[in-house]
Amino acid sequence: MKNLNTDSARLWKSLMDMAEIGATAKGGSCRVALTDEDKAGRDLFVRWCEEAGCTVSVDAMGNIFARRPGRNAEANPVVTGSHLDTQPHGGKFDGVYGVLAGLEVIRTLNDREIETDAPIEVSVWTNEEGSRFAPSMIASGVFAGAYDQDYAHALEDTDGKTLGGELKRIGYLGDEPCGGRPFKAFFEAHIEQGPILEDQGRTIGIVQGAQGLRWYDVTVSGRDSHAGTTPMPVRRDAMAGAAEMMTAITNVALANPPHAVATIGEVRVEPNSRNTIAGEVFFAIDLRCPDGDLLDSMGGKITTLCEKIASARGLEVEVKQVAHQAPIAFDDTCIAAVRDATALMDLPHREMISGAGHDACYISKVAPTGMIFVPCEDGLSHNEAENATPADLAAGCDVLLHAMLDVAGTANR
Ligand code: HGY
Ligand code: MN
Ligand code: MN
Repeated sequence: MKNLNTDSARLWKSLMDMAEIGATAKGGSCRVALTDEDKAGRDLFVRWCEEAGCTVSVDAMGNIFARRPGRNAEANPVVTGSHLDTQPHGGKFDGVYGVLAGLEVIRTLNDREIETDAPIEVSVWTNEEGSRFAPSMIASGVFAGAYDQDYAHALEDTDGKTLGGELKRIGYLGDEPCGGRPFKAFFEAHIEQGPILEDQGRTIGIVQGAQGLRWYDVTVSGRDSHAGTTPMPVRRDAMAGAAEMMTAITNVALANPPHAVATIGEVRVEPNSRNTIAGEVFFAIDLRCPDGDLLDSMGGKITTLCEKIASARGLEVEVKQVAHQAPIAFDDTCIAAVRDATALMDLPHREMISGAGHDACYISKVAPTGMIFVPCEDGLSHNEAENATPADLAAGCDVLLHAMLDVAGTANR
């Protein structure tokens, strides 16, 4: 029904209230996975869901499921959701928009006393960002059977704290098994995190799938020695080697335009002292491309380059792949539901591939899945200045509502 809309002001207020948790001085959000701030955000979300009459359950990976009953309690639920954890310099919308848009759908159904055939659920997926515990999207990955739960619980952050221990510490180590929970369909609403929709003046991205991703941990080992007394030719300088590798890695992506991207955003140096030649450098590689074969060949090339540079400099190097997601395609029925809902709301739109990874990528392996994008200012994300307009966010939420109702079925809308 065309005049069934969500409440834009209420959605915006929920986003701003959530943004107060972990608010940064530059206007962003810092609720890194399983920190006290993440816990506070989760607690607020759970309280809101309970106030909206949902029953809330938590699984062994800390994934949260808030359920609004449908007429047929036996039917598999139509689920939406995303993540509440953020990058250290995150924005107010990445992930949290998809979670609170789902809550707004439930609040709207309550206001209009609409009963769906299938139950509706809103989910929160643990550690989507992978900034504290690599790899990213680990909890939706365990849910989809891509990772073993014990492996995930044993992941350590740079302080040696484990993911399982931190789940327990914040009170979100649920007793429900992670996975084996059938969904009729899953929809994730998200800001695009890129410039395409804004550049083309479109409000809705009908997402066809997501590009492939490979993450590598690289450890370069040389020898600590004195910065002043060690002649250049005899140095085993892990930093000089790592710097040459980083340039070579960036050039591999530049050599494969227009879509290949390579990022080195995390580096650790030992002993990290300005007058000691670095004996060890750790850096992380994020490599992505919509073409799976090209992604694989670039991964192989990067490994070979690091080994060649290391041997030429008398260094050791270990290149360890820590994550691999092949490019994925979303479900045609879900894509059609998003397309029909966009047409019903008469919104300017385009079909597109996601450059970012999302929990929907793993969920697509165990349930029919679709995504809805809305524009963000200058395409900026993973930045404290991340911004989106209340109107665009509400439009995406309306599309989410109608796409979910399309699949969940209802007598009165
Ligand atoms: O890295 C990603 O693509 C996502 O934002 N975590
Ligand atoms: Mn996200
Ligand atoms: Mn993100």
